[in-house]
Amino acid sequence: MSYIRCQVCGQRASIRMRQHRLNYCKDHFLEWMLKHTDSTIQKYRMFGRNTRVLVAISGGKDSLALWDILWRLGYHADGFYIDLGIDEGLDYSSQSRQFAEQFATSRNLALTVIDFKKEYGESIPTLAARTQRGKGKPCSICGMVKRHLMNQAAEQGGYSVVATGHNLDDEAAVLFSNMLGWNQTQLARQAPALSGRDGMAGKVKPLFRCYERETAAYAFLQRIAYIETECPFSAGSTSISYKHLLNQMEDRSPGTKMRFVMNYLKAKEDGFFHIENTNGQDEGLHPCPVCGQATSNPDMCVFCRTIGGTPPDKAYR
Ligand code: Q46
Ligand code: ZN
Ligand code: ZN
Repeated sequence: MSYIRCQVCGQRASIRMRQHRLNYCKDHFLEWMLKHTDSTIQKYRMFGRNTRVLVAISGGKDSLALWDILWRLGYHADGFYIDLGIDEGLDYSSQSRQFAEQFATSRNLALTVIDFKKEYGESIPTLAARTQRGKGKPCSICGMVKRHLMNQAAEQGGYSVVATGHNLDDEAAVLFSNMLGWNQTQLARQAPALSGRDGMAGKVKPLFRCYERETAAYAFLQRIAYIETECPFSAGSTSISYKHLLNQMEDRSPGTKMRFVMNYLKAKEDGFFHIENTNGQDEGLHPCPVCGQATSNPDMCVFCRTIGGTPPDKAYR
């Protein structure tokens, strides 16, 4: 019987990556993922061997795969997990927290956990329901809170870079959404690496050139235990429907998602879009008088305003 062979050792391939024209057995695929990620880190000058990197951990496959890869490559990468208190029905937060903690313990890695409800007195869904008067999903508040706490953790812990597990499918879906709406500000900001500035850590996405099926295969073959259920609030999101559409195009023409993202970055670099490349640097920023994080709001930042302008002692000592 004929089967597809690993192009390095000739054994039966465990994964076929049509978009890269590569077929690998388990060992050579795992090796390739390390090399591929390291080359992304170098090519986009994300961080160096001595940089202290804070990895945003959700308990899902991408962030844990990223942390595992950085650990195996010998980078100084610590984890940061936010327990959002999303537990109605599915115990999403408590389960994902367990996976994050188990992973850190199994590799003897440092993980900082912020329990949002304990620190701020209410869960993310409750905060969103109160401030949005019960309307809509909590995702925009959730995203804002995660960004704020991540920045704060990076600053307080002396990390110059925050790494997230965004993969190519995530990047393609965001780009698709921004292009559909010609959202110039967001298009200008979308980049695999944004440099930091005073009081704000740099942001990097070392897995942005890996397809989601590759990070899933990596987590599976490396036997990483992760939460498989999605956050209950992600159901029916537009980004999921964009991912389905992009997957249909990818099936017909392997490499579509990769070309979409990479050619966008190239076109942006060449000035094709006439988008001012702010590299995430916004004008008119000043420190929030309550928490000290950079904000363009005339008074306090959105986070401090949302939680009531009364920061807990612990977080702002
Ligand atoms: S965790 Fe938060 Fe996501 Fe859940 S509430 Fe929405 S934003 S879907 S990545
Ligand atoms: Zn092989
Ligand atoms: Zn603030």
